[in-house]
Amino acid sequence: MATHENGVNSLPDSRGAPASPVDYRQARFLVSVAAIRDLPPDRGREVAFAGRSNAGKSSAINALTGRRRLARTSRTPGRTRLINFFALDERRRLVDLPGYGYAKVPRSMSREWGALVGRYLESRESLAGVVVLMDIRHPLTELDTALLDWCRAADRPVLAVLTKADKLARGRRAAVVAEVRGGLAGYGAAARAMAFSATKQIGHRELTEGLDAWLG
Ligand SMILES: Nc1nc2c(ncn2[C@@H]2O[C@H](COP(=O)(O)OP(=O)(O)O)[C@@H](O)[C@H]2O)c(=O)[nH]1
Ligand SMILES: [Mg+2]
Repeated sequence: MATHENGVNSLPDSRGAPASPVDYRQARFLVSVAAIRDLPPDRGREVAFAGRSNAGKSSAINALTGRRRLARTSRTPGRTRLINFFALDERRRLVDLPGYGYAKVPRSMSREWGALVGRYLESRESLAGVVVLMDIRHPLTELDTALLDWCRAADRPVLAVLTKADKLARGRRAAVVAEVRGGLAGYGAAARAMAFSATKQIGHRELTEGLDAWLG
């Protein structure tokens, strides 16, 4: 096993908090897959990032890992149609799932999306939890709810990350977080919600702690 699993390479942050048990800065691209049969070996643990196209998945992964271009971000939604895997170490991974809900994606494409992502969510042994990213200005759309229902059916714990929180004033932000928590109440303790911004320091520590709990 690599020495960084002992925490040797993960330094405390500037506020002197204990070192994270997982060093997200070690993330490196592993593989992109378009079919279930091509998934990397189902060992260790991984956390998947899911959400509408343009919700801010790639930006969140880049912010978390401190790498500006690890997961490509795009102003043109609906570009990523593959499941992208990033290795943190030999046994832990981050997974960027293809986005959903992009109007210009043909119907055949959304069937493909459902087949690939649905089967992944149902069957992946190493999947410890799902980060569901939603734009804080329009959370819990019909498709988000469909994804959350899939997660519940597959018994996957969920962390709802309300992205682009820098776009709302503090009070409004807290109100939306509370609303979403209310909306998730039916999912029990296995679903939590938090505000996040990739561009401002909002929710970075909470996201890291949420992932640590799943990957640690
Ligand atoms: N203001 C702001 N813009 C963001 C944030 N996160 C993402 N974006 C922008 O939203 C767009 C979509 O982001 P991207 O990460 O590519 O979304 P993805 O399709 O879910 O991977 C890009 O133009 C990003 O720059 C954020 O926290 N704040
Ligand atoms: Mg993306």
